[in-house]
Amino acid sequence: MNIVILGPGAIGRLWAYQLHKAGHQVALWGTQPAGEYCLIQDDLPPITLAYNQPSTLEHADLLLVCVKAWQVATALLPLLDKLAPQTILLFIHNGMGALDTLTEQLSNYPLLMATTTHGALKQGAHHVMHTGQGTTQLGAVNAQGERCDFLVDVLNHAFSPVLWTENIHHALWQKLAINCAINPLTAINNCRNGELMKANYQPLIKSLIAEIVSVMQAEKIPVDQQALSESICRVIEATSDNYSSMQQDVAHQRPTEIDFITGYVIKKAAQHGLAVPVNQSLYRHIHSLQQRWIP
Ligand code: KPL
Repeated sequence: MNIVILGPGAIGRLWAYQLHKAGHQVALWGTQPAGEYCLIQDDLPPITLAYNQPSTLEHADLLLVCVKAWQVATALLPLLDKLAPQTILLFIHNGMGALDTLTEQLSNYPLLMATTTHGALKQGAHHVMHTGQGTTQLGAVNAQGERCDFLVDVLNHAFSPVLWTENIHHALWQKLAINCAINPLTAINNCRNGELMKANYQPLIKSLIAEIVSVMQAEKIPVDQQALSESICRVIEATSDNYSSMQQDVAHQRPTEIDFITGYVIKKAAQHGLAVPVNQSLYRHIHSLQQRWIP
């Protein structure tokens, strides 16, 4: 397939490398000047990919959108008039709600979303480290997307395991809950994910989970509080040496994904008349940190 990766961050670079290795024609799109881009994964041989070359967009069968949730609209909308109408748009990012304001502009494209638990770390301008083996869940967002379930085989062949899910919304909520429990706390306390295993964090994490579960239930998302707590514990343990993406954003004074993670839960809670005070206080805390570099 002709595949363009929009947003060569850590996850974008990982998919680019793996898809190229599987024999696809892969190109990148980002914010640097057009040219060629040398990409290295771990200690594997370097590969060279086209970068910001308009013809790659015109011929794209698949656009893999790997920018952060808050960047989706500004990164994608200027590219739409260069894409063929049948180009499949597949989004991979933390958080939910990024497509809510784009439904009109995107409604004719096959739309899919994926959520992944692979660990990836950008090193310098051209390198990515695969820091943890994970799973990717893939599902359709609209009827045209449902006709693209063949993509699960394409992606599985490149970077397994990839599972097709009939309700990607459910999978995205599960990942959202994990991010709500880990990301703001690690960013505020400037610590690795593993710190959250300590006893002093347990009451706070328990309250966060209880609030998120109440919102998920109101949204009719199947959820079991005990199972969700256990899965959050497993992610904390499995990624204990890692810094979360929000800790990294705060440490490097970049905008965080808080509006699409905790902010999404707060928005949904308000729609159901539910109180989520613990999430709200973390949301305010992250915003007050961000105000130091985003006026
Ligand atoms: O997705 C993550 C993130 O950092 O954004 C987790 C799962 C919390 C791993 O760090």
